[in-house]
Amino acid sequence: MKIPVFIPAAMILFSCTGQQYQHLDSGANALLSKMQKTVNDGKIMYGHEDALLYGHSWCSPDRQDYDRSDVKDVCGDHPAVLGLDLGGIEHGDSNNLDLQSFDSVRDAAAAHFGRGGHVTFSWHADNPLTGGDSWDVSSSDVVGSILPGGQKHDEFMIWLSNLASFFDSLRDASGRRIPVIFRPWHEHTGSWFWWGRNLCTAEQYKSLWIMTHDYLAGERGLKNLIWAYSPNTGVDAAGYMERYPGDEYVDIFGFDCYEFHDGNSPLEQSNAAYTEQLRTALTFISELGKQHGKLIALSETGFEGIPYPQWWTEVLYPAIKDYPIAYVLTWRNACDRPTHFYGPFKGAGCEHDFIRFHNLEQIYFLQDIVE
Ligand code: BMA
Repeated sequence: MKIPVFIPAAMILFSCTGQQYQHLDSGANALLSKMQKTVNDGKIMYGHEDALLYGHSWCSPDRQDYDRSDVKDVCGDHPAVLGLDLGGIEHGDSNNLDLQSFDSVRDAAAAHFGRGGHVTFSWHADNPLTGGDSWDVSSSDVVGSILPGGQKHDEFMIWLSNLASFFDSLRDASGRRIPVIFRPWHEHTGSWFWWGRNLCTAEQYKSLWIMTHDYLAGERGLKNLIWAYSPNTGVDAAGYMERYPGDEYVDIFGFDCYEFHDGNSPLEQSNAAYTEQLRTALTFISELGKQHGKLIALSETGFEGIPYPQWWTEVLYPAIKDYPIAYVLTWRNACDRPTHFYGPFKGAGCEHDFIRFHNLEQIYFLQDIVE
């Protein structure tokens, strides 16, 4: 198919007039404006999940300053965007689902923000009806059960309350709430999470989003949250918007898209399929972002184990460079699963290519966004 080629001047899709949104506090408005400026300048920020908490070969953070990341080990700078996950916060647990203490999650967020970085949170919440995890799709009654009138509604509101208290506890050195991107109920166009497409109706999904939003932003007054909506691959523009809760509930149009390889075919084949998927989707998401006046982001991506050493500059970069995305975030580098990594690390096959990726003028790391 024909892919439109954007030139940087055409990337000025968002007004950079310092527009203030009333549902956001001054910190969140400043974060949104900063991201808009990045886009208007034709730049794309790089993000990495859990970057400051652990890496491929180290399982605990430096509790003093959170100044280590695999990314920094490789290229001398941290990612501009730090991804973190809140799975487990609903129970008031001490650790998240990936065994990171919520104290360290909070501290890492504050450290990154303190250095001028941006922070985004996902939430792999457990299944409130069955007691299973996010991936427990054994029942399609879950979303219905937590909406008002459902048997689990009251219990779920306690989960949201625990989540809200965590967000409220994110404070900078002067006690102000730290602005963050919150990306709940992600990849809902697939059916691997209990809030997925085959597990609830579009109306139920929208109600879940709006209930979450109204409680956090309304009742709890958490105006430090910028809301990111993130369907995954396999949708066209209509599918992308099918469960969209509405412009007043969403600030960023995200997209989650991974490269997969069957182990047999040439890697070039999966590279090409991933590129095609990304470019097709980013073409319509760019258009939707423009129509709705929203930033767009590649909210999760990667190729597990990065078997193609030049993946960063030969696959990812060419696939995204023509689109006005605020950031691209690759998933975590697990320390306890040797092949479960999506970012670089010292000694990785892709290390040198990642340095080339870091050196690209269009890709922003932490030092590039520090004022
Ligand atoms: C998945 C994997 C899991 C992890 C989950 C939440 O993609 O990385 O190991 O528990 O994300 O971070």
